[in-house]
Amino acid sequence: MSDQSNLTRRKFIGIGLGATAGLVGAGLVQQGARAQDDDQHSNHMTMTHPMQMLMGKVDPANNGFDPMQMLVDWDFGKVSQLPSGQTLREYDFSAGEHEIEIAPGIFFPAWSYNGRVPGPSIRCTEGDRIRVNFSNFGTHPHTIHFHGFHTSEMDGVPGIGRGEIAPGESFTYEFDADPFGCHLYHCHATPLKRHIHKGMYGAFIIDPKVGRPPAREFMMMMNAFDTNFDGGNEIYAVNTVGHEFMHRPIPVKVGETIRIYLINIIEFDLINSFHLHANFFDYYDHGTTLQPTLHLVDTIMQAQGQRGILEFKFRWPGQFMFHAHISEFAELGWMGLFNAVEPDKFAEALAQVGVDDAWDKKGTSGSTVEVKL
Ligand SMILES: [Cu+2]
Repeated sequence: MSDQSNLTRRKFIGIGLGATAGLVGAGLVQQGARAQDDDQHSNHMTMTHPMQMLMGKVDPANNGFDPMQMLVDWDFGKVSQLPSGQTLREYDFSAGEHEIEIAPGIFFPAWSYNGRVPGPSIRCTEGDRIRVNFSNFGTHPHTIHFHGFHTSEMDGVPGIGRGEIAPGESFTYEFDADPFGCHLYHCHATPLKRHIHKGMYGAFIIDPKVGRPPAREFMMMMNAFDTNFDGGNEIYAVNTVGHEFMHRPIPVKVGETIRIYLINIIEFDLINSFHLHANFFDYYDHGTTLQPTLHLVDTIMQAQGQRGILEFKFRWPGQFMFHAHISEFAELGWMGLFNAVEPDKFAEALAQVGVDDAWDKKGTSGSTVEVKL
C-alpha cells in the first residue's frame, strides 16, 4: 500500500489520531457505505482502548451468521452413495447480495454465497464426489472456482466451459475431491479482485483417507474489507467481524491438540500473517501433507489465496493472543484471543462467549468424517 492510502485509511478509521466516533460515521456516509447516526456510533466505537482496538460488539443476529460458529460449522453436504460405491456429497449454493456489519457500526455491501461471508465450509474426504448446484440470484455474473484437481469445464473461469453464470441462471459443478488439504473456493468472475473481496469465498477442506489425529479444529478465514472502494482495506478480520475474538476469546482446553485450517483471502495487501503468543506450532503448507512442512514456528505468512494447517497445544491456562504480525492489520481488526482453561472450567468458558456443548462437539469431531447414509 502507498503511504497515501495508509494515511487515508487511518484518517478514515481514526485509530491513533484521537478521532471521534462521529468522524468515522461521517467518513462512511461520504464513501457511500451505510452508517448509523452519530449517537449510535458514539455508543459503538471509541478509539481510546489501550489495545488500540475497535470497541463495541456486532450482534450475530444482524448478519445472520456468527464468526464463533463459523470456526466449527463444517458442511458435510447431503450424503449418498453412487452405484460405484463412491460417496457423493451434494451442496446447494446461491449467490446473492446483502449488507453485513463487519465492525460495530460499519456496514459493507457484500456479495455472498448462501447469505454468509465466508460461504459454507465444505468438508469431505479425498476421493468423495462433490456436486455443487449453483444458482445466481444476484445482479452480476458469478462463478465458483474451486482449488483442486478437476477438468477445465469445472474450473469456474470466464470463457471456459460454462464460464460466468448469468443472473437467474444455474450450473452444477461436479468433480472428485483431490488432493486432501486445506483449500478454498471463490468466485472467478471479472473484475476478480472485486468479486473476491466483496465476500464470495469459502473453505474447502478435504480430509486424508487415513484421517488426522483427534483435535479441536477451527476454520479461520483471514479476510478484509475495502469499505470506501479506494483499493485498500479498512477493516481486517478472521471470519469477517473485526476483533470479534478479542471480545469473545475462543475457548480451548489446556493440553489438547488444536488444529487450525487457516486461509488468507485478503485482496489489495500482498501478504498476511498469523502469529501465536506464548506458543509454537507445526505448520502444514496447503495441508497437502501428513507431516508438517514447518516445525516449531510462532509466525507464518500467507500470500493471497495461500492457506495451511496449524497444530499446537497450550501448556498453561490463560488468555493468549493471536494476530497478524502486521501491526496495522491487528489494530484494524485482525487480532483475537484464545481462552485456555482446565477441563473443569470449560463449560464456564463456553458460556462466557455464548456457545454450548454443540459447538464443542462440532469442533472436536470434524477430523473424523462420518458418512451418514
Ligand atoms: Cu462473483
